Amino acid sequence: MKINETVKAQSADPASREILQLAAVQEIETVWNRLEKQQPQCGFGELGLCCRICMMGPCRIDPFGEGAQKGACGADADTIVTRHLVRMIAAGAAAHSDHGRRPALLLKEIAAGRNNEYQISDPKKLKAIAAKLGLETENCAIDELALQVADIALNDFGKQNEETLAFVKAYAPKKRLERWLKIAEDLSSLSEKTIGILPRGIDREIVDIMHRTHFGVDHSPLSLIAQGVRAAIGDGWGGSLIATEIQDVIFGTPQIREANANLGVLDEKQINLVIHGHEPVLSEKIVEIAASEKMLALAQKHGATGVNVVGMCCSGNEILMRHGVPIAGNELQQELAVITGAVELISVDVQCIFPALAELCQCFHTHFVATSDQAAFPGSIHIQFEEDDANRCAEEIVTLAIENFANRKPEKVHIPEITNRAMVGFSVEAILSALGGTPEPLLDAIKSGAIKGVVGIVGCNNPKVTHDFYHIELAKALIAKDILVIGSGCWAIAAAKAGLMQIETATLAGDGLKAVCNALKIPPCLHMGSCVDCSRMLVLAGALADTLGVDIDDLPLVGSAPEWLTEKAVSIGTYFVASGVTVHLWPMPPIAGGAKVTEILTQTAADVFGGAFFVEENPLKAADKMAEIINEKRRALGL
Ligand code: BF8
Repeated sequence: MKINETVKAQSADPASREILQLAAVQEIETVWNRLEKQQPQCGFGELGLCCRICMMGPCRIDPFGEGAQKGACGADADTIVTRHLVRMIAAGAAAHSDHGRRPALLLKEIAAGRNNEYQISDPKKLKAIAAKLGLETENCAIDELALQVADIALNDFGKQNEETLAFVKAYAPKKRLERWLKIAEDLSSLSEKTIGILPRGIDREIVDIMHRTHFGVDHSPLSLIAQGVRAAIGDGWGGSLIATEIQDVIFGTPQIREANANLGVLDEKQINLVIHGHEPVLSEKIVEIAASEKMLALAQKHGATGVNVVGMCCSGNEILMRHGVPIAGNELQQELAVITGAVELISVDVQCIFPALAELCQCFHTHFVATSDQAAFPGSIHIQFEEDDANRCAEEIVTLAIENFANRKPEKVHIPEITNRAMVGFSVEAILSALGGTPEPLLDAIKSGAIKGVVGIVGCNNPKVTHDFYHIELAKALIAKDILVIGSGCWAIAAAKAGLMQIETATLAGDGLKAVCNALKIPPCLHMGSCVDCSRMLVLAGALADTLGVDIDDLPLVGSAPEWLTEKAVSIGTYFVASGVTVHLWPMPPIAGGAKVTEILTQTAADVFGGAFFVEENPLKAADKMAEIINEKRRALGL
C-alpha cells in the first residue's frame, strides 16, 4: 500500500500507517483529523496562562507584557500556571491511586473469604510485601497476612494522622526518606509557613491540592509545587505501588516471557476481542474465560477457530506481562484496531479511552462495551463489572463477542500483516532473577562501564508528535550509547512493536551493553509493565541505591516521557524528579507562561531533589543530554 506524506507524519509505525492510509481513503475520522480541526490551539492555554478557577474568569495573562498581568482576583502568571499544573498532578495521582484502591479492596475481600472469584496467586510476593511493612510473616496464615497487608494499604489511602504513608516508609530508600524530611524543614525555614513533602494520606494529598487551588487559597508557586510533589510521592511510592504490588499478589508477579505486538495480532479466522483501559481485575477473567473449552466450542459453532483476546494500552500491558497475551497497540491505535474491521468487541474499563470509539464502532460491526461504574460512554453497551460476579460478567462479554462474529463484513476487513516478537515480563523480581538473585551484577556492569547508566522511558502517545517516532528514536540512540532502557506504558508497547525487546536487538547497542545482553540473554530495552508499574522502576532504583549505600540521585539514572499526553504522566514525572531522577519531557508542558515556576521545575528542583525537568524535542539531542547527566553522575561516584 502506498503511504502518503501526511500519514507518514502522523505515525512512524508501519501497521498504523497502513490503517491510517485506509482511513484517509475511506474518509474515516481519527484523532489526528479531530486535532487538525482544533488548530490553531489557544496560545494562552499552551502557556498555562488561562485561569478558569472562578467565575470572574476565564482570565488570561498577556505573555507579551502589554495587556493584563493579573487575573481579576490579582493572581499573577506564576500562581495561575502553578495552580493549573498541580491540578494536573492531582488528577494523575487520583487516577493511578484510585486504580490501586481496587486491588487493595479485592485482596481484603479474598482474605476475608467474601470473594471466591479470585485467589491469591503469589503468596511469596505477599510475604515479601508483608516483611517490608514490618509484619510477622513466619507464623501467620496467608489469609491473615493478606488481611493485614490490605488493611495497611487501605489505611494509607484514608488515614487522618500526620504520619508518613506506611508504604512510602517501607519502600523508599532510607537516604531518600531522610532527604525528604530535610527538604521539608529547609523549605519551611525559607517560607513563612510549614511546607510538607512526605505524604500523609494518598487521598488527602489530592484533596489538599483541590482545596489549596480553589479560589483564594494558596498563591505561592513554591508552596503549591511542594504540595504537588507530596501528592505525586503519594502516587508513585503509594497508590501506584500498592496497585502493582497487590495485583502481583492476586494475579501473579510477571516473569520473562515472549509475546507478539502490533495490529497484526488480530486474526481473521478468530473472534477478536480487544481489552483496553487500565485495571486488570476484569481483564484477567476475560483472558481466563476466553481460553475455556466452553468458549472455544461456542466460537467454533459460530464459524471461528477460537477466541483471540488481545490487549491495548495498559490493560493490555497487564495481561501481556502476566500471560503473554498479544498486544495490539498503544493509545493512538485504539481507533485503528476498530478500523481493521476485524474486531468483534472492544471491552474498556477506565483511563485513556477515546469517547470517539462509540461512534466509530457504530460504523463497523464492533461492540463497544464499557464495564466500569466510573466510566460511562454514551453509545456503548454497558455491562457493569462487579468483583463478586466476575466470572459471569466475563462470560457475558466473551459470549457477546462470539455472537457478533456473524456480523463481521469480510469486505471491510483489513489486518496489517505486521507484528514483532517481544520479550516482556521484567518485573523487579524477574530482573533480579535474571541477574542471579541480587542487583550486584547490574551494579558491576554499571561500575565497569559496560552499562553506562539506565534510562526509564514512560508515557503516552500524543498526536501532536509523530506516533512512536520519539519513543523509538530515543531508545535506539540510548542503547547505542551503552545505556540500558527500561520502561512502561505506551513506550513499552512502541518498543515491543519496533522489535527493540528482542535479544537480537542487542546488535543496535554499544559493545558494552551488547555483551551484557548476550550474557544475560535479555534485550537492551526492558518492558516493566503498565503505567502504575512505573513504581517497579522506583523499587529497582531504590534497591540499587540501598545496595550501594547511596541516594537515588547519586545513581546514573534518567527518566523520559517523550510523547506524553495525560495528567498521569505529569504525576509520574513529578515523583521521578522528587525521587532524584532528572526527567526529559516532550511536548512542552503548559508552564512556559510562569517564569518562576519554570525556574523551580527546571533548575531549583535539581538543587533540592537532585533531579529536575528538561524539555527537548529532538530525540538525538535528548539522548546526548541524558548521556551527559549519566556521565556526570558516574564521575561523582568515582566511576
Ligand atoms: O497509563 S502511557 S496514554 S495507556 S497514560 Fe494512557 Fe499514557 Fe498510554 Fe497507560 Ni499511561
